[in-house]
Amino acid sequence: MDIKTLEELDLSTLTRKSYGDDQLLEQNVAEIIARVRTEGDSALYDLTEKYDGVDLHSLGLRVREEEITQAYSLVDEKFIEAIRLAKENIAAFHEKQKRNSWLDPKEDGSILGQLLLPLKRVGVYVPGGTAAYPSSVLMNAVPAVVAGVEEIVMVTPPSKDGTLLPEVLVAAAEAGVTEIYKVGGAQAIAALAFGTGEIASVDKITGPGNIFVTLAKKQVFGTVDIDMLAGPSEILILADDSARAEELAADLLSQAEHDPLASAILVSPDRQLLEKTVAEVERQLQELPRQGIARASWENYGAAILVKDLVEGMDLANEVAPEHFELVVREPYNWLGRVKNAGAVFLGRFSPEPVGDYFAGPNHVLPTGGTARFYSPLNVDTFMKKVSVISYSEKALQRDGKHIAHLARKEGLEAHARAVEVRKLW
Ligand code: HSO
Ligand code: ZN
Repeated sequence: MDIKTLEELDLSTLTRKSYGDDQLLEQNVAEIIARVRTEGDSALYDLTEKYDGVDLHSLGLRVREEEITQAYSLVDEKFIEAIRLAKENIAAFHEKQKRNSWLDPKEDGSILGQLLLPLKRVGVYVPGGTAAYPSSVLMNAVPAVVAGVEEIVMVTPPSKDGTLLPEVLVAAAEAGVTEIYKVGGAQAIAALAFGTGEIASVDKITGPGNIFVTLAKKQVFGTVDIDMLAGPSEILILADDSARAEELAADLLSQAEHDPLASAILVSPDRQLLEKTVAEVERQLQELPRQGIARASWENYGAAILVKDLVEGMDLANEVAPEHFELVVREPYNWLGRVKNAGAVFLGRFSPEPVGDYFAGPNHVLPTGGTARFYSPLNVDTFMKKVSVISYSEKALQRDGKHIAHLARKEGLEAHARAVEVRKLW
């Protein structure tokens, strides 16, 4: 890996990788959604057989209570302890985000306000295979529980023998998921959006998935709400000469091992640190079980960038708008005020990304691919909506009625004007 300066760099290769300009895939996904809409459960069974290689007709799609009890007997004690502690931290952090409804009484006797209400029923997508993360189950479901959502439906593709990972089931039970279905891909998103015989439709779908899932979420948006369109994930580390190459390399690789399309970018004004870290990445790669994935990510989307100073590094970070932004510099707090675009900021050498991925409490479902310019992490508001409250007093309507009638007539809406005039207050 060569060290590059800003001049030598094509920024567009580092940022704005987005899923979904593939017409053919869009078409495939549209066909799957249409099938689920018209055929319902039978399409879910067929597609699960086709894509996941398992016929669930006799088992059914819904996970039964006994399967959850059995999952508890299959996971180790330490896992349960860790998941419970993580859940507590995630719940405590998200409790702080919760906002209350408010009513604002005016002098004239009117009251204006806003109700904050939980969504009734939400769907959480959990990917299968090597990306079936119990931590993501917590990160999606716990904020929904804190928001007050009554029904939290989890969908996830089954393995070939029709089972789900016991850790995923335990995490779901611990988090407060109320229903679990063994179905994944675009078909799961369609089922959540439109409902089938077995799966009732939801109000909102959250959680990351592969490209089929992401495109399906995009296509059902409007019928239901969605959290965001997640793409491959990334880390950008801004480090000064106080940082240690060994730690930086480990942090870069912790992101790279997620996905061959993930990106890990190191930015520093210290050429020696960059060189040492690049060498260290190479050394640590040899020892990683997921070396293949991490190497592909590092070689195709990794970068070691030499900047003039930390200010230039900070500008670059804001331009990239990374999902994860580690500030491994002497005085990280001095730089926090300059952060404009990032999913989550990790300050100092004792806050490596996995602290946030698993445990500290902030959400790990974060905006990717530069979308931190306008998206926020998954949070309690993701699962709530607002209702405006208007209660005018007689005095207030008497005072404002004529202005309302005037505006209505300007818009050519006579009935609107009469609806205030009929009260005969002026
Ligand atoms: N870094 C991932 C989240 C995750 N890491 C789950 C481990 N498990 C995307 O933010
Ligand atoms: Zn991670």
